[in-house]
Order: sequence, then structure tokens, then C-alpha cells
Amino acid sequence: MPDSWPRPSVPSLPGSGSVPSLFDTTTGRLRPAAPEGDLARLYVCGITPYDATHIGHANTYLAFDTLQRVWLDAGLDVRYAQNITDVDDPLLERANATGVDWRALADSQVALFRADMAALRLLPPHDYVAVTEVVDEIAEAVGTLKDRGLAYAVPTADSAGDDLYFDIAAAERATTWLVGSTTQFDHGQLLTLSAEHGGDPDRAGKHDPLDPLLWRAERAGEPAWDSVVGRGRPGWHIECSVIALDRLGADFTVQGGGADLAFPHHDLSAGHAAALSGRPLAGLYSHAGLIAYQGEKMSKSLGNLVLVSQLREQGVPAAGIRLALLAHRYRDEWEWTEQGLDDALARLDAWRGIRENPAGLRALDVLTAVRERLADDLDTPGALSEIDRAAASGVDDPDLVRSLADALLGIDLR
Ligand code: 5CA
Ligand code: ZN
Repeated sequence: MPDSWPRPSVPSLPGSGSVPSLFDTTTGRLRPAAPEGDLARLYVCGITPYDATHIGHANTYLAFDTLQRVWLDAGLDVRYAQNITDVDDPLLERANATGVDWRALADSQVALFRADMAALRLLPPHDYVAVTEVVDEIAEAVGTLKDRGLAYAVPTADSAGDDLYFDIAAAERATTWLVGSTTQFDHGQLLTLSAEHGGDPDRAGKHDPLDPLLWRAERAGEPAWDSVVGRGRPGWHIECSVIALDRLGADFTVQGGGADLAFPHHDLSAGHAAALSGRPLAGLYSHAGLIAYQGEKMSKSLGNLVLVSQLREQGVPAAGIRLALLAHRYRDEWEWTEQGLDDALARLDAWRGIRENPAGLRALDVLTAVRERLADDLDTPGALSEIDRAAASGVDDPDLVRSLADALLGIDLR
């Protein structure tokens, strides 16, 4: 398993906070993000390492960092798993286009990502799993689906083997999962989203246009592994189902990622997991809003990127980057601007200057207010405004405010 990154310290605070409510993509409502026992289990989809961490990625990982901090403050234990999609079409295309070996490209970008995550003081996953480490497990899962009649072969023109697809209709008969059921989308939207996010609704020979690829038979010039389902490489959704089931078990607490993953990725991962385990993948599906820049969604494919590493090289403190992101509700969609960063740096200065004032706010009241805000669907803008008020008026115990900013928001003011 690749190393994740060093764990930042999390100060303990007096008393405890509440288990938060989160917006649930399945129902379109707020629901308690509560485990059955004392262990909250979280899976957040990791990067496809062909370009370094941009502000959109940072926002998504920060959302689920905040969730973990709130869980820890509520007295829960947390088990957190994240994957690395280190073999997939966009990575291989970028490697080919730039003449770099795909493994070297992935290694360099994962190293940069880890350095960015550490600098941003994001809590590291306990399980950080690259797809190339678990190809055998994924192939075995695909074989199981095939044995159960939930996968079928589609012949390929240009290779010896067959591609394997997930049979959505058969899986719907065999489980309680229905395609799209973890989302609010209608069937037409599912088709559009499938085509936009790695699916191939027009591929001939499929039973249903939405059926996703489970295993891609070897093509000339592409990496491939020998396996129980032939020589090839894993499809996308099955990687996360298998890693999550293996590391967290079925029906874990929260499945997280950016809003672009709600369909097809998380929904079809849930379908695969239901077909493999007979249980739901997760209790709650949570999605962070997509960050735009220069009028369009920030994306590696469009190239309109603000990289965390560039900001760090320019000397922007990581706490300033965090505050620029935390000034927005995690699931809002918004555009990154220089002004937003300047405002965050001014706020960081104000917080660093918080003074002791026996006649000012009580730090314990600030803590209570921040906890209430965060328990309400991670309302970080609300939490920030509570600390703004404390910084403006002074508090009886500035150390407690510094500790709560660190523990709950990951902002180091010392
Ligand atoms: N490897 C897959 C997930 S298994 C993947 O989507 N990789 S990624 O590198 O494209 O994205 C990593 C994470 O960042 C995903 O959760 C994705 O939803 C999120 N993300 C990508 N672009 C943005 C953006 N502009 N704003 C917010 N989050 C984003
Ligand atoms: Zn994923």
C-alpha cells in the first residue's frame, strides 16, 4: 500500500459536539451521518493521477476532512479509505500524449498530491489503495459477478479476449439496488451523464446502454494483467466497490466525492457492491460542489487549473487556502477568484491577532456556536463568522479559540 501522508495533530476540546447532518444525494434531504456503533466508516474517491492537485480536488477532500473532524469531536472513531485510479483511460492518454511512462506519470502525481494534502493538513486515509495493487481482487470480484449471471461478454474487434460488462437489469432483479437509485436523476439524465463521465452508452453489443465496463480485455500498447477473467485491466466503478468492501465492509457510513461522481460512478459502484455483498454500499452518499475557474468547471481536461502546489510555491500559506475554501458551503458551486484568496488571507491575519479580553465573548460559547454550525450540514461559512466575531471582540480564552480552529477546521493559528 502506498504511504498516505503524515497525520496532523488534532487538539482535544472540552465536552463534545454532535453527530452532523449531511445532505444525502439519494433522498435529496439532510440526514444524520451516523454510524450504527462508535465507528464512522468513510470512503472518498481518490485522484486519477495524471495532473497535480487543483483547487477543486482540494475542496472535495477538505469537505470530507471537515466531516471527519466533526465526527472525532462527537466522540466517534473514524476509519477512512481512499483509492488511487492509477490505471485508467485519461491517465494512459496523457502518458501517451506526453511520451511519459504511465507508471512514472502516476507516481510523480501521487507524490505531489500527498505533499499537497500534507501541506493542507488534511487527515490521511487509514487505507490508501492503488488499483494496480489490487488487480487480482478486482478480477476475482468480476469473476464472481460473471458466475452469478450478472456480467456478460462483449466481443472486441481488435483483441483476442472479450470485454466484460455489468448487467444492470440482472442486478436489479437480484438485489434491492436500482440504477440511478442513489441519485435524483431521471433516465434521460442518466444517459447523458454516462456519456459524459467515462461510460459508453453507444457501444454495440451491450444489453443496456447504461451497463458499465467491468473488465477491459488487453489492447495493443495498453497495460494488462493476467487474471481469472482473462488478460486485461479493471473498469472504473468496480475498483471502488472492491476496495471499499475490502477495507471498510458493506454498508459503510458515508461515500464521498465531488458532484461529478454521483452518476455514474457512485451509483454503479453501489450496484456492483449490492451484487457482490447483498447489502448497500453506503448509508449516505455525499457530494461536494464543483469549483469553477474562468467561467468553467476546473478540470484537468479543460486545463483551467489553479494548482495547490503553485499557490504554495508562491508562498500562500496553506491555512489561507483552507480558509478560502471553507468560506463556501462544501456543496455549493462557486468560482475561485484572487479576491476570495485575498479575503481569506485577511481573515487569517485577523484570527491570528485574536486578543484576550475578559469583557469580550466567552470562548466556550464560541465553541458551542461553531459546533452547532458544523453539525448542520458542515456549515463552514457559519462557523467562520462565529470566529470572526470572536476575533473582532476578543475572548476570555484565546487559546481555546485557537484550539477549536485547529481541531474543527484544521486552521493552525499558532
Ligand atoms: N479517480 C476518480 C475517482 S475514483 C476521479 O474522479 N479522479 S479525479 O482526479 O478526476 O477527481 C478526484 C476527486 O476530485 C473526485 O472526488 C472529483 O469529484 C473531485 N473533483 C474533480 N474536479 C473537481 C472540481 N472542479 N471541483 C470539485 N471537485 C472536483
Ligand atoms: Zn471512485
